[in-house]
Amino acid sequence: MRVIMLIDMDYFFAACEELRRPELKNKPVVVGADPKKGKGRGVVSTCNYVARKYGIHSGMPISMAYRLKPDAVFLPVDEDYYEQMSNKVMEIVKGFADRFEQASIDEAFIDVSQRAKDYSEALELAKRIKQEIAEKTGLPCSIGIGPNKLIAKMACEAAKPNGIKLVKEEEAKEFIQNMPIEKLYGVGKKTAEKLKQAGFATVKDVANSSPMKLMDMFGSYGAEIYKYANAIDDSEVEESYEVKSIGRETTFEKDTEDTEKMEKAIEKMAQEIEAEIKSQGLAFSTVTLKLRFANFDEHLKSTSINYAASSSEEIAKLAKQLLHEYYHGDELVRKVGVRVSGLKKFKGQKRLSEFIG
Ligand code: DCP
Ligand code: CA
Ligand code: CA
Repeated sequence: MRVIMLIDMDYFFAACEELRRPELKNKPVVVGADPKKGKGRGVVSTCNYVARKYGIHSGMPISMAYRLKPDAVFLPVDEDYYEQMSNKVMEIVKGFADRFEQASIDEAFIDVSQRAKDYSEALELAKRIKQEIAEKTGLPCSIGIGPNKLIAKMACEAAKPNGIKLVKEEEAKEFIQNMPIEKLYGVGKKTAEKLKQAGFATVKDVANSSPMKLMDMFGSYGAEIYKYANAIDDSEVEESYEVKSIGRETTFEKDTEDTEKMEKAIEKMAQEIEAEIKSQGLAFSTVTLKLRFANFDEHLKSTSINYAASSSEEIAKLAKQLLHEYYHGDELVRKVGVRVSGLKKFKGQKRLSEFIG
């Protein structure tokens, strides 16, 4: 039996702000763009639960948030500070994991199948994780426990705020099938919209459809959606980047869904990576692509080759393949990263040109 958990921090950016300014607690706190007395552009990154009572939420225009609660405390995004707090949380979580996969700045999946023999042990473990995060960082989180990543993620949503929710394998289908489609994990906004237009309202409607029909609509991704709707998710909790790796990241000036822009960024990073690995006399066998979405969720996908390569063309080709395989144009992309690992000293023969030289 697999036991998977998703640990997700509550109102993360705003909770970090409350932590260093305790006088903010119990006040509505909105983190995001400058509201400029209602004339500001840009959006709300997040807000605390006090502010949510006024209808404010992530992604909303900051001007609208200002209209809803002009005397809320508006704060700019301090990404470096949140990254630091994130690192502290992730170190704690890793200590409880058989396998660990960071999925966002504020969330991680862990596989605990080895250390939790049954669901009651899993619950105890979750309580300890939650307590240790609270004690060592002062930050609240929620934890979802389930037989796979999909259910763990959706259980965590249901546990919020500041809770723990366990959904056993035998309860999983019923748990998700009454939810509206946009709540189904792995299905982005545009896909949900297409499904709705095709007459699907709930997850159950999708589950009762056929894989064929969904594949007609979405290609091979349709088969995955069908599985998700049936509470099936075989994907493993994947350990993140290997320790020894070389990579680059590009944050776009404006969040984008333009894959050509992403490809250009990939090509540029591939060239820089090539220069770095060559200067160290290294070759790689694995390329990892990282996408950070506008909502700070992160996705890492890797692919390996059975020989050692070192050219930027090879890096870019593999990274682009990953991009097209896994990016469904569903979400705006904030940052793209490329990383090579499986590094070996490149003993190789001298290149022909060097002999001819
Ligand atoms: N974020 C953002 N823009 C979004 C969504 C999120 O900038 N549209 C940032 C701010 C959040 C952080 O990512 O604090 C984590 O996002 P979550 O979706 O996990 O939301 P919160 O942690 O803020 O709240 P919750 O308690 O609902 O998890
Ligand atoms: Ca969160
Ligand atoms: Ca999150």
